[in-house]
Amino acid sequence: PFAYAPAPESTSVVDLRASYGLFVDGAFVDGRGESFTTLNPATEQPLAEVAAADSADVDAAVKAARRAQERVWGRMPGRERAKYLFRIARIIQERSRELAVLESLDNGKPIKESRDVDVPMVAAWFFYYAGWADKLEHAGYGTTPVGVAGQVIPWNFPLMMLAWKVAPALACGNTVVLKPAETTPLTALLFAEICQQADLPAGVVNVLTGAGETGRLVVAHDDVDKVAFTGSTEVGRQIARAVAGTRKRVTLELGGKAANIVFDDAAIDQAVEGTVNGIFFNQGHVCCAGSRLLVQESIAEEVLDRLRARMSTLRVGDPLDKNTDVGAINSREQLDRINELAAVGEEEGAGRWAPDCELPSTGYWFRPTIFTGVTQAHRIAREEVFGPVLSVLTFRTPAEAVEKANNTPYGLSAGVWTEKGSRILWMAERLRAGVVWANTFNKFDPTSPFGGYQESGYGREGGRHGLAAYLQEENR
Ligand code: TXE
Repeated sequence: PFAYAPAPESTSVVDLRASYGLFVDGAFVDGRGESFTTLNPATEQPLAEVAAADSADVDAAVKAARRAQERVWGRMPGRERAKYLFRIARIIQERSRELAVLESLDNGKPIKESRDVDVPMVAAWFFYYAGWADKLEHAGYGTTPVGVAGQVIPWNFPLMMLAWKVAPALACGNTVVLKPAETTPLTALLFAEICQQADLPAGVVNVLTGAGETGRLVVAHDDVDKVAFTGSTEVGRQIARAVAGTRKRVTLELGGKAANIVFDDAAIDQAVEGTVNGIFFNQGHVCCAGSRLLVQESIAEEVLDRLRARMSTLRVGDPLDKNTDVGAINSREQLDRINELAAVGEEEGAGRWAPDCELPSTGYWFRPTIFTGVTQAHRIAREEVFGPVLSVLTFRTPAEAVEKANNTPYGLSAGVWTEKGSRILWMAERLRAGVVWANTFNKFDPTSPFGGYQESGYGREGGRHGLAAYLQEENR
């Protein structure tokens, strides 16, 4: 199925440097921690050497952010802040190819996605929150910024997670110390360059690269007012413990194990397409991925046949090839985690199936995979795999679908496929998930709040609700 001529996106649009510093107080500086190498996960070749921030660097960044917040950014009229955010959004559009190629190189995601989904969404987020900057009094959360935000983000959507956090924080008059993930630091540094190009005042955005320890230091710094985190539930717990008993506010966006529920009256081809997108988009490195397919028993065989046929057409390989559907797994560690849980799935007796596609000989790869005959007791039905692995369960009645969908400690998202509008509403009222999609999946929009129930975290990002975390909430 892979007899197509590869047409790789040229990497010449990216001015990749041998080494990168930290971005503190408007300038790139050396880090005092031990630098590290970021790899291209599709080739295992080094991309660049990146600085790591130690506690003195974190302190310098937080001080710069505090100064900028008190003297410049927090005092600036909203309409002036909006001009900077609009300018950043336009530069993101102008430099979109560069951003997309760099994102695919560092993360391993298909260029088709970074080009058509991630980067346009990043620009959209800045445009959207730019529009709020001078209208905050209409949001219902007051107009006073919180102060300095320490933001720690993961590697699955490096730029998108940056935009989700940075854009609302700046719109409200806060300043930011951002810690990107250690396997995907490069686009955050390119974003820092864009902030310079936009003449954003020094200290408003600071980018500190480094491992988890740098993130821990940002979260622990006394002069950080607000912590925003997206990542694993385990680290989310550590962060909640670290800020407990301090004045810091915190929002957490953690893992998920979403149910994608297909009823027998659904438009089957669309449901299958949505299922494929729901779990194989971004190699399944998606917190809201539809990783549990709940299909009504009467149509289960038909759905599975069509799903296998559709999966056989997925192209796995070079992220920079414009035809690629499924790219590289982001890191060796993540690949190990996926392999381990998939092996558990087999040991527990579920049926494993993947299309017979060739994988490149170097790099980190995993075939799009489904497990059938999965029960709720199986670990692959309960634990987040965070890879291209779908667990298939069946149900008979809507009530049983709700019971199974909610049988999880998480609660980030869910999907419902049915032609009955009343059933969509009935299900949406009962599903314990922050987002319920109807006849679509993995659909994001800056106007819509996103966030979890239960162990998927708390707080909302996106929409008017996304402003609440960054305002003092008087006059509510
Ligand atoms: O996440 P970590 P990892 C899930 C997914 C995945 C698993 C592990 O199931 O398999 O987590 O991924 C920083 N204080 N998700 O290990 O460690 C770290 O440097 C402060 C779901 O990569 O949580 C990085 O910048 N920060 C998820 C960020 O936290 C710390 C996205 C996330 O890394 C820290 C990613 C500490 N003590 C993984 N330790 C989602 N919700 O989308 C690490 N970090």
